Amino acid sequence: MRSDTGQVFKLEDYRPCDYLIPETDLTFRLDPDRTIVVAQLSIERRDGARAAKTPLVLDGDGLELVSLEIDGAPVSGDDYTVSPDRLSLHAPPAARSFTLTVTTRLAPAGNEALMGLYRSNGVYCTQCEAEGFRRITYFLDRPDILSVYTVRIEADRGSAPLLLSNGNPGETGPLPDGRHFAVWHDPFPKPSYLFALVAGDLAVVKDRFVTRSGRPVELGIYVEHGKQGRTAYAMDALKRSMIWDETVFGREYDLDVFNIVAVSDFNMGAMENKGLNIFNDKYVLADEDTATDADFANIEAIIAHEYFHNWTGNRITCRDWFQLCLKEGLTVYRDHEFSADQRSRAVKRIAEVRLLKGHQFPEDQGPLAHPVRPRRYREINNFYTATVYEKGSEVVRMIRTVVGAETFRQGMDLYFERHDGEAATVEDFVRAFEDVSGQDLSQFFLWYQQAGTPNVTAKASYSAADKELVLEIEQSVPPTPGESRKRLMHIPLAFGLVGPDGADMGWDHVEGATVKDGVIHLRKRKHRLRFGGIAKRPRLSLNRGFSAPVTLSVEEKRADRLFLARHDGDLYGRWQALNTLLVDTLIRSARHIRGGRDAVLPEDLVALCGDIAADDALEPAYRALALTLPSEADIAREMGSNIDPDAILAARTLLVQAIAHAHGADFEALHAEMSQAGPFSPDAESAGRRALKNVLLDYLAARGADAAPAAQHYAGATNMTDRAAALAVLVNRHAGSAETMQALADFERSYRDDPLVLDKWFQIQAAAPGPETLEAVRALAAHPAFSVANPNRLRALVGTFSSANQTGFHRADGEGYRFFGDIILAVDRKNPQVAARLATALRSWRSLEPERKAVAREALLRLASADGLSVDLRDIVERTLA
Ligand code: 0A1
Ligand code: ZN
Repeated sequence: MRSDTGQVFKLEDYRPCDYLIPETDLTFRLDPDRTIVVAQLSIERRDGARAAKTPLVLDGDGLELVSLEIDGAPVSGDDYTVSPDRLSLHAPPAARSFTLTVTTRLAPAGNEALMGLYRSNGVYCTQCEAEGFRRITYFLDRPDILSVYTVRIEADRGSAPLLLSNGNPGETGPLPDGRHFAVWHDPFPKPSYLFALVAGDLAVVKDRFVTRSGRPVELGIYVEHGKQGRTAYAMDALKRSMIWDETVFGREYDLDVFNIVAVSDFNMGAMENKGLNIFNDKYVLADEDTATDADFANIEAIIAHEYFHNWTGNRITCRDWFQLCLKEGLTVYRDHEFSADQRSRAVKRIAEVRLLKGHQFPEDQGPLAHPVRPRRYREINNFYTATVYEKGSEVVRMIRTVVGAETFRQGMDLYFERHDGEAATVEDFVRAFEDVSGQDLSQFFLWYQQAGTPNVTAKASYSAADKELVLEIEQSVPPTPGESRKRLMHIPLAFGLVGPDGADMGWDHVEGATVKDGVIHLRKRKHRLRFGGIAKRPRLSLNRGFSAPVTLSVEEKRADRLFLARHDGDLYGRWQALNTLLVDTLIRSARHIRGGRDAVLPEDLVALCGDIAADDALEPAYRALALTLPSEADIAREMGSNIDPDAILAARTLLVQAIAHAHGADFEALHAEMSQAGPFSPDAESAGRRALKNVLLDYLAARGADAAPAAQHYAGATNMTDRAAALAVLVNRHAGSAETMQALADFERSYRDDPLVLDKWFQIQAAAPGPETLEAVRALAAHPAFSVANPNRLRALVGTFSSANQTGFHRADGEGYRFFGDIILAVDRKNPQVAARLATALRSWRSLEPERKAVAREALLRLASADGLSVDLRDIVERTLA
């Protein structure tokens, strides 16, 4: 593990390197415990005398140096110093270029951090982003060092018949002692974080794609033997992604092959290594019997995301890690648009906003808040965050809103044209849009620089006499750690003035702010807009499509909100109105309950939910989303302080029951209607019907103690979506019943040899609300199929418990945190990156009610005072406590 030097990296300290490595030739002699890596690096001194006497300092991480040569001759011990973390050549040759040959020895089988070269189920694989390459060889391991790689892999033919790396395949052949080799060459200069190697015994499913200019590409998906039948959806998603990027962004693929490898031990979702994407197998493998509709949707999105990186990330990469959003925010934006085009745009947008509010808003509103482009970090692995990814994507979406769709495409074209083959910055990206639009985006640029979710308040008043609507809007950005004073933002708010028939109304003239193409551009603290020529009082539908990631509060009558929730012609706006009504109600209700009073169960809202369920004009997926009440975490976030998860759970359960009792008969009929289905298809329409059916099943089960109907659904399920949904209903609504115990046992028996499916079993049980779940989770942590070494298992059980089980994790006695702390410390010794990510579940501890707040703080202090914490975990724990 890397030693903690306490070093803080700062954006303003960026300097180009004095040396370049135009070519990198790697030879791997693979062995589980003694792999030899020979790295032959062509080193070039950058122009200028300043560099002439500069030492060459290469990064390492836990490396063992075997030998070092310059231009074929050994380097004298006096001329360099080496440690596991660094190799310094004091006085490199005077020549402008020379060849440095570095030989290192690695033990991939013992690499539990899953960074660098490691083994997953007997397969050699790599993960180099962000700084994993330095665990393979000493290198200038930074994204602005672009190099052309040639890789020769040697391995035992029996256990590793397959040898893959980036780029196009070259020579292959036999070697003595049952070994063999393969050479790969990637003609595109790339940073070291995109290097990849895979060697092992895997099955492959092949296909072909011809780009629009006629270039044939061989596609391969590599999986464990026997899993080939689960790759069809991923392959189809890949081909759809390739066509989409050509059509929508004009981007073609550029190598002869595109390979995807699925591995079962992976820290994140997937990795965009040039020509050789490596995936967490959870995001490749799917069929109706083993994957849910949510899995299918995730696979589609992640396959697309990694593929899209080929242009946004690989062809144009980042100058330094502060620019991470340049590739991530932009690529998330691209995968969101792809999914919206493949599915229902309104439904996709609502799901995105739920996710953004669920993950990014708490980050932005807590101790870990940071700008989309951070200015400093101790550990870059801790900045693969919802802010960089999801808010980063929202910022790109806003650029499109601000400059317009056509100009946005022109700006993207210009960005690709200008920076192809370069390591670029966020400034380069935004400049492309300034240049094509002629707009000054300097105020807009604050979205990259300022942390925190802006608050926007609005109030509309109508004068019938003047036929005028006055709209007062105000913005403020709350302070965040290290940024107490904020500047005013440019906030683009899409809106509509909704008339009595639900249709949008027009106006004759408007003053007080720039209003263009249905968007109000806030730039000042306060705007007073006057819309003239409006015949009747409209209702205000503001921030449509969530055009800006802000917290909005509109001062309006409840009746207007109810009207919008029924009639807003914009489906997003309609959902937003409903969501606001639900959240407000649930917050009030939770406060009542905590204060010993009755729950709040408004009849008009209960009626509205029934009407939405019954509205055939709405697609089932939309109705399912609308009927899924805000989660306990959503309610907690909106409450902001003095949170009591037990009261929140009670408020939510009572509202579910009230809706279920009021509409039981209709819900039963609709459930039956939605259950009529032909053969399984993962398409969005069919998935929407299943989603509605399963939401309704949950309502129906909430009505009483009879577990038989849910058990029947479990037994009769013909696909994993329905089976997992029925199991969750049993666990959540009929805890401890014989039917539930039986279904759990059946699921375990059926899938005990299928870890990805068994993860659902862990997950469902870990999410079961209530303080007693902790005991179940403790027992599950001792289950033979559970392992803290595997990130998917860990996330399924401990990740779910800590992030999706408010009442269990935040137990008032602090036992949830104690269990969690023990696990985190055990994981940290193996895999710091995953331990640190898991620990972020404690970030909102200050919002809890006083008793829980005190025990949460104790848990954090205990972590902070533990011996031998990794840099990763220490960084998270200390910032969370600060
Ligand atoms: N660039 C990848 C995310 C990723 C980042 C770090 C990793 O290290 C373990 C792995 C993957 C993406 O955006 O998909
Ligand atoms: Zn990415």
